[in-house]
Amino acid sequence: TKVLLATRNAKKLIELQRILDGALGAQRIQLVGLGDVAEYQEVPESGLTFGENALLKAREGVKWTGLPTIADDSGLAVDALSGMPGVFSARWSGRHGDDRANLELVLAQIGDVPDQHRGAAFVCAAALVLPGGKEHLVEGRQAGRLLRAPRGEGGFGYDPIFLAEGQDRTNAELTPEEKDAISHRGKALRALAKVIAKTLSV
Ligand code: ITT
Ligand code: NA
Repeated sequence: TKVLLATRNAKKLIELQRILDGALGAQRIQLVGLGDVAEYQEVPESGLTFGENALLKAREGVKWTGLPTIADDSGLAVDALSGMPGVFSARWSGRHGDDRANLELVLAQIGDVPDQHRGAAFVCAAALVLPGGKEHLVEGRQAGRLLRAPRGEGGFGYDPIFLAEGQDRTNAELTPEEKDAISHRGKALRALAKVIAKTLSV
């Protein structure tokens, strides 16, 4: 079954296909990205929550392609920054997708506060919108705390400064499979896989 993933982020496409294959069985659904939909116009992520943004993107995908569409929106919520950068995680420094600049700014903003006040959580909302208009929304969280300096080369975004609860390696020091098993996106996508199995009968 062909399903659109409403993103131009190629890494996301690979990661989501891997997680869904693991949950549903290999290639039960084939994700196609927006790279294959030339006429698609990106919607501004104007929502105030991850869920709203995921739904906005998924609805737009259905509108342009008529395909069942998955979209996700995710980010890092830092306790000491009142939940920021949150839905602004990808563009916190003002430069969309500049992971290093975004991470450095968060480190500067949280400063030297002690470990017990360095709590943070990754959040991922994932939406499935069907051509008939039915909508499903799920959410996954990964709790942890922020280090004082980056560690590790894997992952992306804020992974090098994030130590998940119960881990002694940062998200950037985990293998992709280890990260999927405990990550916000892994949790959300495994919940969405159950919805997919029911609603698309794959
Ligand atoms: P699309 O909107 O095209 O799907 P995007 O890259 O803009 O792609 P998001 O809006 O979901 O994706 O932005 C999420 C940001 O949150 C991302 O740029 C990272 O800074 C951060 N983030 C999300 N998941 C993360 C993860 O697993 N590890 C580290 N940082 C993450
Ligand atoms: Na976003």
